[in-house]
Amino acid sequence: MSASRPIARRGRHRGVWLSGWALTALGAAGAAQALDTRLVASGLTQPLFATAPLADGRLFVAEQGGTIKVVQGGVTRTFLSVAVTNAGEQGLLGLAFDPNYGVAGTAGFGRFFINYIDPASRDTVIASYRTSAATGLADPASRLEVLRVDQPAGRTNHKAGWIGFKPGDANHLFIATGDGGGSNDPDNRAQNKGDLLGKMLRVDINRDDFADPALNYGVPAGNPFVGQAGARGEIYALGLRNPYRNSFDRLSGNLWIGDVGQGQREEIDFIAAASPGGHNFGWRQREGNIATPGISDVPTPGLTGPVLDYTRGFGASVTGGYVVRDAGSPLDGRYVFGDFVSGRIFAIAADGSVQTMAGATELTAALDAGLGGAIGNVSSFGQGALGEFYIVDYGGKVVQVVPEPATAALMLAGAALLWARRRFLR
Ligand SMILES: [Ca+2]
Ligand SMILES: [Ca+2]
Repeated sequence: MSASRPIARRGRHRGVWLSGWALTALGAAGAAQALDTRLVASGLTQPLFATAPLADGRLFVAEQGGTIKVVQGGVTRTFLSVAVTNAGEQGLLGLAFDPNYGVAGTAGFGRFFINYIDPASRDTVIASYRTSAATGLADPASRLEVLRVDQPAGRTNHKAGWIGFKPGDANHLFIATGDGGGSNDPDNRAQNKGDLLGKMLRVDINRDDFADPALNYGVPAGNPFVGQAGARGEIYALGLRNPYRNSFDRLSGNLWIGDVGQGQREEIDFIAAASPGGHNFGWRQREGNIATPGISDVPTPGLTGPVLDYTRGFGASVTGGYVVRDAGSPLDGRYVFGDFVSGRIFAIAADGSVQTMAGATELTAALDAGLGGAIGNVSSFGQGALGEFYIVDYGGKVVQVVPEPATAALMLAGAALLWARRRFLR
Protein backbone atom coordinates (compact mmCIF):
# COMPACT_ATOMS: atom_id res chain seq x y z
CA MET A 1 0.00 0.00 0.00
CA SER A 2 1.37 3.41 -0.89
CA ALA A 3 1.89 6.19 1.62
CA SER A 4 -0.91 8.13 0.03
CA ARG A 5 -3.36 5.48 1.17
CA PRO A 6 -3.47 5.63 4.96
CA ILE A 7 -4.31 2.49 6.91
CA ALA A 8 -7.30 4.32 8.37
CA ARG A 9 -8.98 4.09 5.00
CA ARG A 10 -9.44 0.36 5.52
CA GLY A 11 -11.84 1.20 8.32
CA ARG A 12 -14.39 2.35 5.82
CA HIS A 13 -14.95 -1.21 4.73
CA ARG A 14 -16.00 -2.20 8.22
CA GLY A 15 -19.46 -0.84 7.72
CA VAL A 16 -21.14 -3.05 10.31
CA TRP A 17 -21.66 -0.18 12.71
CA LEU A 18 -24.18 1.40 10.41
CA SER A 19 -27.72 1.27 11.71
CA GLY A 20 -30.58 0.27 9.47
CA TRP A 21 -31.73 3.79 8.78
CA ALA A 22 -28.22 4.96 8.13
CA LEU A 23 -27.90 2.21 5.54
CA THR A 24 -31.15 3.44 4.03
CA ALA A 25 -29.69 6.93 3.86
CA LEU A 26 -26.64 5.41 2.20
CA GLY A 27 -28.81 3.55 -0.28
CA ALA A 28 -30.49 6.80 -1.24
CA ALA A 29 -27.06 8.06 -2.19
CA GLY A 30 -26.37 4.86 -4.17
CA ALA A 31 -25.90 6.71 -7.43
CA ALA A 32 -22.75 8.17 -5.95
CA GLN A 33 -21.47 4.79 -4.76
CA ALA A 34 -17.94 4.23 -5.96
CA LEU A 35 -15.75 1.22 -6.56
CA ASP A 36 -12.80 0.08 -4.58
CA THR A 37 -10.42 -2.87 -4.82
CA ARG A 38 -8.71 -5.04 -2.27
CA LEU A 39 -5.52 -6.97 -2.80
CA VAL A 40 -6.18 -10.73 -2.79
CA ALA A 41 -2.81 -12.08 -3.92
CA SER A 42 0.51 -10.56 -4.94
CA GLY A 43 3.97 -11.77 -5.85
CA LEU A 44 2.55 -13.94 -8.61
CA THR A 45 4.48 -14.58 -11.83
CA GLN A 46 2.58 -13.71 -15.00
CA PRO A 47 -0.86 -14.69 -13.70
CA LEU A 48 -3.36 -15.28 -16.51
CA PHE A 49 -6.53 -16.49 -14.86
CA ALA A 50 -8.38 -16.77 -11.56
CA THR A 51 -11.29 -19.04 -10.75
CA ALA A 52 -12.89 -21.10 -7.99
CA PRO A 53 -14.85 -24.34 -7.82
CA LEU A 54 -18.53 -24.01 -6.98
CA ALA A 55 -19.19 -23.58 -3.26
CA ASP A 56 -15.49 -23.26 -2.49
CA GLY A 57 -13.93 -20.39 -0.60
CA ARG A 58 -10.53 -20.73 -2.22
CA LEU A 59 -9.28 -18.85 -5.26
CA PHE A 60 -7.07 -20.55 -7.83
CA VAL A 61 -4.72 -18.56 -10.01
CA ALA A 62 -3.04 -19.89 -13.15
CA GLU A 63 0.42 -18.57 -13.99
CA GLN A 64 1.61 -18.62 -17.59
CA GLY A 65 4.74 -20.58 -16.68
CA GLY A 66 2.72 -23.64 -15.70
CA THR A 67 1.86 -23.22 -12.01
CA ILE A 68 -1.55 -23.07 -10.38
CA LYS A 69 -1.56 -21.24 -7.06
CA VAL A 70 -4.28 -21.63 -4.48
CA VAL A 71 -5.11 -18.62 -2.34
CA GLN A 72 -6.88 -19.04 0.97
CA GLY A 73 -6.94 -16.74 3.94
CA GLY A 74 -4.19 -14.59 2.50
CA VAL A 75 -1.87 -17.58 2.09
CA THR A 76 -0.73 -18.61 -1.38
CA ARG A 77 0.42 -22.18 -2.06
CA THR A 78 1.34 -24.14 -5.17
CA PHE A 79 -1.54 -26.40 -6.20
CA LEU A 80 0.01 -27.88 -9.35
CA SER A 81 2.98 -27.33 -11.63
CA VAL A 82 3.11 -28.64 -15.17
CA ALA A 83 5.79 -28.34 -17.85
CA VAL A 84 4.74 -25.92 -20.58
CA THR A 85 6.19 -23.77 -23.30
CA ASN A 86 5.47 -20.18 -22.40
CA ALA A 87 7.14 -18.23 -25.20
CA GLY A 88 4.92 -15.58 -26.77
CA GLU A 89 1.27 -16.28 -26.08
CA GLN A 90 1.90 -19.89 -25.09
CA GLY A 91 1.87 -21.36 -21.61
CA LEU A 92 -0.67 -22.55 -19.06
CA LEU A 93 -3.63 -20.73 -20.52
CA GLY A 94 -6.82 -22.13 -19.03
CA LEU A 95 -8.24 -23.73 -15.89
CA ALA A 96 -11.74 -25.01 -15.16
CA PHE A 97 -13.05 -26.91 -12.17
CA ASP A 98 -15.57 -29.66 -12.79
CA PRO A 99 -18.99 -28.39 -11.70
CA ASN A 100 -19.10 -31.46 -9.42
CA TYR A 101 -15.63 -30.78 -8.00
CA GLY A 102 -17.02 -30.67 -4.47
CA VAL A 103 -19.65 -33.39 -4.87
CA ALA A 104 -18.44 -36.72 -3.47
CA GLY A 105 -19.54 -39.81 -5.37
CA THR A 106 -19.73 -38.10 -8.79
CA ALA A 107 -17.38 -38.53 -11.75
CA GLY A 108 -16.29 -34.94 -11.33
CA PHE A 109 -15.38 -35.10 -7.66
CA GLY A 110 -12.00 -33.45 -7.13
CA ARG A 111 -11.47 -33.09 -10.89
CA PHE A 112 -10.31 -30.05 -12.81
CA PHE A 113 -9.12 -29.31 -16.34
CA ILE A 114 -6.24 -27.31 -17.73
CA ASN A 115 -5.33 -25.97 -21.17
CA TYR A 116 -1.65 -25.56 -21.93
CA ILE A 117 0.96 -25.70 -24.67
CA ASP A 118 3.01 -28.88 -24.59
CA PRO A 119 6.74 -28.11 -24.45
CA ALA A 120 7.68 -30.92 -26.83
CA SER A 121 5.07 -30.73 -29.58
CA ARG A 122 3.96 -27.08 -29.05
CA ASP A 123 0.41 -28.34 -29.45
CA THR A 124 -2.56 -27.39 -27.30
CA VAL A 125 -3.32 -29.98 -24.64
CA ILE A 126 -6.47 -30.29 -22.55
CA ALA A 127 -5.85 -32.53 -19.55
CA SER A 128 -7.71 -33.40 -16.40
CA TYR A 129 -6.28 -33.88 -12.92
CA ARG A 130 -7.69 -34.90 -9.59
CA THR A 131 -7.13 -33.49 -6.18
CA SER A 132 -5.43 -35.52 -3.47
CA ALA A 133 -7.70 -36.01 -0.48
CA ALA A 134 -4.62 -36.27 1.70
CA THR A 135 -2.98 -32.98 0.74
CA GLY A 136 -5.82 -30.95 -0.75
CA LEU A 137 -3.46 -30.28 -3.64
CA ALA A 138 -3.50 -31.59 -7.20
CA ASP A 139 -2.22 -35.11 -7.71
CA PRO A 140 0.20 -34.97 -10.68
CA ALA A 141 -0.11 -38.75 -11.15
CA SER A 142 -3.83 -38.40 -11.87
CA ARG A 143 -3.20 -36.67 -15.18
CA LEU A 144 -5.45 -37.78 -18.01
CA GLU A 145 -5.11 -36.27 -21.47
CA VAL A 146 -8.55 -35.34 -22.79
CA LEU A 147 -7.53 -34.11 -26.21
CA ARG A 148 -4.81 -32.39 -28.16
CA VAL A 149 -5.17 -29.76 -30.87
CA ASP A 150 -2.42 -29.52 -33.47
CA GLN A 151 -0.82 -26.10 -33.66
CA PRO A 152 1.02 -24.88 -36.75
CA ALA A 153 4.79 -25.09 -36.37
CA GLY A 154 6.78 -21.99 -35.56
CA ARG A 155 3.91 -19.72 -34.54
CA THR A 156 3.76 -18.62 -30.92
CA ASN A 157 0.60 -16.50 -30.85
CA HIS A 158 -3.19 -16.91 -31.02
CA LYS A 159 -3.42 -19.99 -28.81
CA ALA A 160 -6.63 -18.74 -27.12
CA GLY A 161 -6.77 -20.73 -23.86
CA TRP A 162 -10.05 -20.36 -21.97
CA ILE A 163 -11.95 -23.47 -20.97
CA GLY A 164 -15.19 -23.52 -19.00
CA PHE A 165 -18.53 -25.08 -18.16
CA LYS A 166 -21.98 -23.68 -18.81
CA PRO A 167 -23.95 -23.26 -15.59
CA GLY A 168 -26.14 -26.29 -14.96
CA ASP A 169 -24.26 -28.55 -17.41
CA ALA A 170 -21.58 -30.74 -15.83
CA ASN A 171 -20.96 -32.86 -18.94
CA HIS A 172 -19.71 -30.40 -21.51
CA LEU A 173 -16.39 -28.61 -21.45
CA PHE A 174 -16.14 -25.59 -23.74
CA ILE A 175 -12.68 -25.00 -25.20
CA ALA A 176 -11.65 -21.80 -26.98
CA THR A 177 -8.97 -22.11 -29.66
CA GLY A 178 -7.22 -19.37 -31.61
CA ASP A 179 -6.41 -19.45 -35.31
CA GLY A 180 -2.94 -20.78 -34.49
CA GLY A 181 -1.06 -17.55 -35.16
CA GLY A 182 0.31 -15.30 -37.83
CA SER A 183 -1.32 -12.36 -39.58
CA ASN A 184 -4.72 -12.72 -41.25
CA ASP A 185 -5.09 -16.41 -40.34
CA PRO A 186 -2.61 -17.47 -43.07
CA ASP A 187 -4.00 -21.00 -43.36
CA ASN A 188 -7.64 -19.81 -43.23
CA ARG A 189 -8.31 -22.16 -40.32
CA ALA A 190 -11.01 -20.23 -38.45
CA GLN A 191 -13.43 -20.62 -41.36
CA ASN A 192 -12.47 -24.26 -41.94
CA LYS A 193 -14.93 -26.60 -40.22
CA GLY A 194 -12.48 -29.43 -40.70
CA ASP A 195 -9.95 -27.73 -38.41
CA LEU A 196 -10.25 -27.26 -34.64
CA LEU A 197 -8.41 -23.92 -34.63
CA GLY A 198 -10.22 -20.59 -34.53
CA LYS A 199 -13.19 -22.18 -32.80
CA MET A 200 -15.26 -22.64 -29.71
CA LEU A 201 -15.34 -26.37 -29.12
CA ARG A 202 -17.73 -28.34 -26.92
CA VAL A 203 -16.85 -31.85 -25.75
CA ASP A 204 -18.37 -34.34 -23.31
CA ILE A 205 -15.87 -35.01 -20.55
CA ASN A 206 -17.94 -37.75 -18.97
CA ARG A 207 -17.76 -39.99 -22.04
CA ASP A 208 -15.02 -41.57 -24.11
CA ASP A 209 -15.83 -42.15 -27.77
CA PHE A 210 -12.30 -43.19 -28.70
CA ALA A 211 -10.35 -46.41 -28.26
CA ASP A 212 -7.24 -44.19 -28.53
CA PRO A 213 -5.87 -43.80 -24.97
CA ALA A 214 -4.81 -40.21 -25.80
CA LEU A 215 -8.35 -39.16 -26.71
CA ASN A 216 -10.75 -39.25 -23.79
CA TYR A 217 -13.93 -37.36 -24.53
CA GLY A 218 -17.21 -37.65 -26.36
CA VAL A 219 -18.59 -35.60 -29.24
CA PRO A 220 -22.01 -34.35 -28.09
CA ALA A 221 -24.75 -35.40 -30.50
CA GLY A 222 -26.30 -31.96 -30.11
CA ASN A 223 -23.27 -30.08 -31.43
CA PRO A 224 -24.23 -28.04 -34.50
CA PHE A 225 -22.00 -29.65 -37.15
CA VAL A 226 -22.21 -33.30 -36.11
CA GLY A 227 -22.73 -35.44 -39.21
CA GLN A 228 -21.91 -32.61 -41.61
CA ALA A 229 -19.45 -33.76 -44.28
CA GLY A 230 -15.96 -32.37 -43.74
CA ALA A 231 -16.85 -30.81 -40.40
CA ARG A 232 -15.50 -31.67 -36.97
CA GLY A 233 -18.28 -32.54 -34.59
CA GLU A 234 -16.46 -30.91 -31.68
CA ILE A 235 -17.09 -27.44 -33.11
CA TYR A 236 -19.70 -25.30 -31.37
CA ALA A 237 -18.91 -21.97 -33.03
CA LEU A 238 -16.36 -20.80 -35.61
CA GLY A 239 -14.76 -17.73 -37.15
CA LEU A 240 -12.76 -16.72 -34.08
CA ARG A 241 -9.27 -15.26 -34.14
CA ASN A 242 -8.02 -15.51 -30.57
CA PRO A 243 -10.86 -15.91 -28.06
CA TYR A 244 -8.46 -15.82 -25.15
CA ARG A 245 -10.87 -14.94 -22.31
CA ASN A 246 -14.57 -15.80 -22.24
CA SER A 247 -17.25 -16.51 -19.67
CA PHE A 248 -20.70 -17.80 -19.05
CA ASP A 249 -23.07 -15.50 -17.25
CA ARG A 250 -23.56 -17.54 -14.08
CA LEU A 251 -27.18 -16.38 -13.83
CA SER A 252 -28.44 -16.57 -17.42
CA GLY A 253 -26.03 -19.05 -19.04
CA ASN A 254 -25.27 -16.63 -21.89
CA LEU A 255 -21.77 -17.03 -23.31
CA TRP A 256 -19.55 -13.95 -23.69
CA ILE A 257 -16.48 -14.19 -25.91
CA GLY A 258 -13.64 -11.69 -26.00
CA ASP A 259 -11.99 -12.15 -29.40
CA VAL A 260 -8.64 -10.42 -29.74
CA GLY A 261 -8.39 -8.48 -32.99
CA GLN A 262 -5.54 -7.91 -35.37
CA GLY A 263 -4.64 -4.35 -36.35
CA GLN A 264 -7.96 -2.53 -36.23
CA ARG A 265 -10.73 -3.83 -33.98
CA GLU A 266 -11.18 -5.70 -30.71
CA GLU A 267 -14.49 -7.45 -30.26
CA ILE A 268 -16.95 -9.00 -27.85
CA ASP A 269 -19.17 -11.80 -29.15
CA PHE A 270 -22.28 -13.28 -27.60
CA ILE A 271 -24.16 -16.58 -27.68
CA ALA A 272 -27.52 -16.67 -25.91
CA ALA A 273 -28.00 -19.48 -23.40
CA ALA A 274 -30.87 -21.06 -25.35
CA SER A 275 -28.94 -21.11 -28.64
CA PRO A 276 -27.83 -24.46 -30.11
CA GLY A 277 -24.57 -22.84 -31.31
CA GLY A 278 -23.28 -22.91 -34.87
CA HIS A 279 -22.43 -19.22 -35.01
CA ASN A 280 -19.78 -18.06 -37.47
CA PHE A 281 -18.21 -14.93 -35.99
CA GLY A 282 -16.52 -13.99 -39.24
CA TRP A 283 -12.76 -14.13 -38.82
CA ARG A 284 -10.74 -13.86 -41.12
CA GLN A 285 -13.25 -12.12 -43.34
CA ARG A 286 -14.33 -9.68 -40.67
CA GLU A 287 -12.37 -7.93 -37.96
CA GLY A 288 -15.03 -6.67 -35.58
CA ASN A 289 -17.52 -4.64 -37.58
CA ILE A 290 -15.27 -4.06 -40.59
CA ALA A 291 -14.01 -6.13 -43.48
CA THR A 292 -10.54 -7.35 -42.56
CA PRO A 293 -8.02 -5.12 -44.32
CA GLY A 294 -6.07 -7.07 -46.92
CA ILE A 295 -8.52 -10.00 -47.10
CA SER A 296 -10.57 -10.46 -50.26
CA ASP A 297 -12.34 -13.76 -49.46
CA VAL A 298 -15.89 -14.02 -50.75
CA PRO A 299 -17.95 -13.21 -47.64
CA THR A 300 -19.77 -16.16 -46.12
CA PRO A 301 -23.50 -15.51 -45.71
CA GLY A 302 -25.02 -15.48 -42.26
CA LEU A 303 -22.08 -14.26 -40.23
CA THR A 304 -22.72 -13.16 -36.65
CA GLY A 305 -21.30 -9.75 -35.82
CA PRO A 306 -19.96 -8.73 -32.44
CA VAL A 307 -22.12 -7.18 -29.72
CA LEU A 308 -19.34 -4.63 -29.29
CA ASP A 309 -16.17 -3.70 -31.07
CA TYR A 310 -13.64 -0.99 -30.35
CA THR A 311 -10.84 0.76 -32.11
CA ARG A 312 -7.22 1.45 -31.20
CA GLY A 313 -8.44 4.57 -29.41
CA PHE A 314 -9.41 2.32 -26.48
CA GLY A 315 -6.88 -0.47 -26.57
CA ALA A 316 -5.18 -3.12 -28.64
CA SER A 317 -5.99 -6.53 -27.12
CA VAL A 318 -9.35 -7.25 -25.55
CA THR A 319 -9.51 -9.25 -22.33
CA GLY A 320 -12.99 -10.74 -22.13
CA GLY A 321 -14.65 -10.37 -18.76
CA TYR A 322 -17.76 -11.39 -16.87
CA VAL A 323 -21.30 -10.40 -16.24
CA VAL A 324 -20.88 -9.37 -12.63
CA ARG A 325 -23.21 -11.26 -10.32
CA ASP A 326 -22.23 -9.81 -6.99
CA ALA A 327 -25.17 -8.50 -4.99
CA GLY A 328 -24.35 -5.12 -3.50
CA SER A 329 -21.74 -4.29 -6.12
CA PRO A 330 -22.47 -1.24 -8.27
CA LEU A 331 -21.40 -3.44 -11.19
CA ASP A 332 -23.96 -6.16 -10.48
CA GLY A 333 -25.70 -7.15 -13.72
CA ARG A 334 -23.22 -5.45 -16.04
CA TYR A 335 -20.65 -7.03 -18.35
CA VAL A 336 -17.17 -5.85 -17.42
CA PHE A 337 -14.18 -6.33 -19.72
CA GLY A 338 -10.77 -4.79 -20.23
CA ASP A 339 -7.83 -4.37 -22.54
CA PHE A 340 -4.48 -6.01 -21.89
CA VAL A 341 -2.44 -3.36 -23.68
CA SER A 342 -4.10 -0.13 -22.55
CA GLY A 343 -5.10 -1.47 -19.14
CA ARG A 344 -8.49 0.20 -19.49
CA ILE A 345 -11.60 -1.42 -18.03
CA PHE A 346 -15.19 -0.85 -19.13
CA ALA A 347 -18.73 -1.94 -18.28
CA ILE A 348 -21.57 -2.42 -20.73
CA ALA A 349 -25.14 -3.71 -20.56
CA ALA A 350 -25.37 -7.48 -20.19
CA ASP A 351 -28.49 -8.19 -22.23
CA GLY A 352 -26.60 -9.23 -25.36
CA SER A 353 -27.79 -6.27 -27.42
CA VAL A 354 -25.45 -4.64 -29.92
CA GLN A 355 -23.66 -1.73 -28.30
CA THR A 356 -21.03 0.93 -28.92
CA MET A 357 -18.24 2.33 -26.80
CA ALA A 358 -20.23 5.57 -26.55
CA GLY A 359 -22.56 3.69 -24.23
CA ALA A 360 -19.80 2.03 -22.19
CA THR A 361 -18.86 3.15 -18.70
CA GLU A 362 -15.12 3.44 -18.11
CA LEU A 363 -14.01 2.13 -14.71
CA THR A 364 -10.25 2.45 -15.10
CA ALA A 365 -9.60 5.48 -12.92
CA ALA A 366 -11.86 4.31 -10.10
CA LEU A 367 -10.29 0.86 -10.05
CA ASP A 368 -6.73 2.16 -10.33
CA ALA A 369 -7.38 4.36 -7.29
CA GLY A 370 -8.51 1.38 -5.20
CA LEU A 371 -6.74 0.03 -2.14
CA GLY A 372 -5.51 -2.88 -4.27
CA GLY A 373 -3.28 -0.46 -6.16
CA ALA A 374 -3.06 0.55 -9.79
CA ILE A 375 -3.79 -2.19 -12.30
CA GLY A 376 -1.41 -2.71 -15.20
CA ASN A 377 -1.91 -5.24 -17.98
CA VAL A 378 -5.28 -6.87 -17.43
CA SER A 379 -4.63 -10.51 -18.31
CA SER A 380 -7.98 -11.79 -17.06
CA PHE A 381 -10.95 -11.27 -14.85
CA GLY A 382 -12.24 -13.90 -12.48
CA GLN A 383 -15.31 -14.90 -10.56
CA GLY A 384 -15.34 -16.51 -7.13
CA ALA A 385 -17.75 -19.13 -5.85
CA LEU A 386 -20.12 -16.51 -4.51
CA GLY A 387 -19.75 -14.22 -7.49
CA GLU A 388 -16.84 -12.20 -6.11
CA PHE A 389 -15.36 -10.27 -9.02
CA TYR A 390 -11.60 -10.30 -9.54
CA ILE A 391 -9.11 -8.59 -11.82
CA VAL A 392 -5.89 -10.37 -12.71
CA ASP A 393 -2.91 -8.08 -13.30
CA TYR A 394 -0.24 -9.74 -15.44
CA GLY A 395 2.37 -7.87 -13.39
CA GLY A 396 1.70 -10.29 -10.54
CA LYS A 397 -1.40 -9.63 -8.51
CA VAL A 398 -5.11 -10.29 -8.18
CA VAL A 399 -7.50 -7.73 -6.77
CA GLN A 400 -11.15 -8.09 -5.86
CA VAL A 401 -13.53 -5.36 -6.91
CA VAL A 402 -15.57 -4.22 -3.92
CA PRO A 403 -18.08 -1.43 -3.44
CA GLU A 404 -16.85 1.62 -1.63
CA PRO A 405 -19.58 3.39 0.28
CA ALA A 406 -19.65 6.91 -1.05
CA THR A 407 -17.52 8.98 1.27
CA ALA A 408 -19.87 11.91 1.44
CA ALA A 409 -22.91 9.73 2.07
CA LEU A 410 -21.10 7.79 4.76
CA MET A 411 -19.92 10.93 6.53
CA LEU A 412 -23.41 12.35 6.33
CA ALA A 413 -24.95 9.14 7.65
CA GLY A 414 -22.32 8.92 10.41
CA ALA A 415 -22.87 12.51 11.47
CA ALA A 416 -26.63 11.98 11.47
CA LEU A 417 -26.24 8.84 13.56
CA LEU A 418 -24.03 10.67 16.06
CA TRP A 419 -26.49 13.55 16.22
CA ALA A 420 -29.41 11.17 16.74
CA ARG A 421 -27.57 9.28 19.49
CA ARG A 422 -26.69 12.50 21.27
CA ARG A 423 -30.27 13.70 21.10
CA PHE A 424 -31.52 10.37 22.32
CA LEU A 425 -29.07 10.18 25.24
CA ARG A 426 -29.63 13.75 26.34
CA1 LIG B 1 -10.02 -43.04 -25.15
CA1 LIG C 1 -15.73 -11.47 -35.53
